[in-house]
Amino acid sequence: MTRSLFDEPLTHYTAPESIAPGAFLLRGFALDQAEALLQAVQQIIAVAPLRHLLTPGGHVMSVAMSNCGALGWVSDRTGYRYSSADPLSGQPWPSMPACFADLATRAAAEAGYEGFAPDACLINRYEPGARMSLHQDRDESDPGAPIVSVSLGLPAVFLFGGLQRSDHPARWRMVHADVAVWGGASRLAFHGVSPLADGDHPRAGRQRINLTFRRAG
Ligand code: MD3
Ligand code: FE
Repeated sequence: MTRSLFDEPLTHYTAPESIAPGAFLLRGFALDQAEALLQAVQQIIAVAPLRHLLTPGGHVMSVAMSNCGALGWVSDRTGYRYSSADPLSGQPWPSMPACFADLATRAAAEAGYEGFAPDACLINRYEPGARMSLHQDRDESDPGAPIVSVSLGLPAVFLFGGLQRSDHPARWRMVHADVAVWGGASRLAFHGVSPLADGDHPRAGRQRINLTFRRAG
């Protein structure tokens, strides 16, 4: 049975739900790890602070970002790229905690992508009103590897379109501890996030944290 936009969060994970060819939702998959993930995020952003990046077009992104792992995604007036150093400090990004990599590898395997070994984790922090406009993730070198996304804190609406920007996107509500895996025919689909509605999450407060795990290098 399909869960509606108004359903309450799950209390336990059941099974992957296919949402498009190669794309799966794993509702509640991160429930047992959510607290450890949020604590690890705190430690990472104490070293590599969340910051609002500039797009190549000169707009300040409403989502604040940081990274952990060997590579981190960055943007500035010169373009988008993966970098082994945090441009704010010149130092390598904080290493990826074992609990992050384990979760991503297990989620990918659950969706049929065995052997996913992420080398980059982008941390996105949405405050009320923050959004991500429709885009493709095409800065990664291995298009055969999926992307694993973990939602924490306030709910958000994912926009999931097709291979053309003009394809009308489907809307999927993601809540705390939901995980999505995007690979195969969906890997280059246009996607985004609707402006975050205000709210107060019992653990995360007035924000949503999204972790996206990638094989970037
Ligand atoms: C669908 N982040 O960081 S994750 C991004 O919730 C990004 O912060 C959003 O898009 C967020 O690039 C969405 C979900 C996601 C990630 C990758 C995808 C959906 C995807 C790749 C292909 C299709
Ligand atoms: Fe994306």
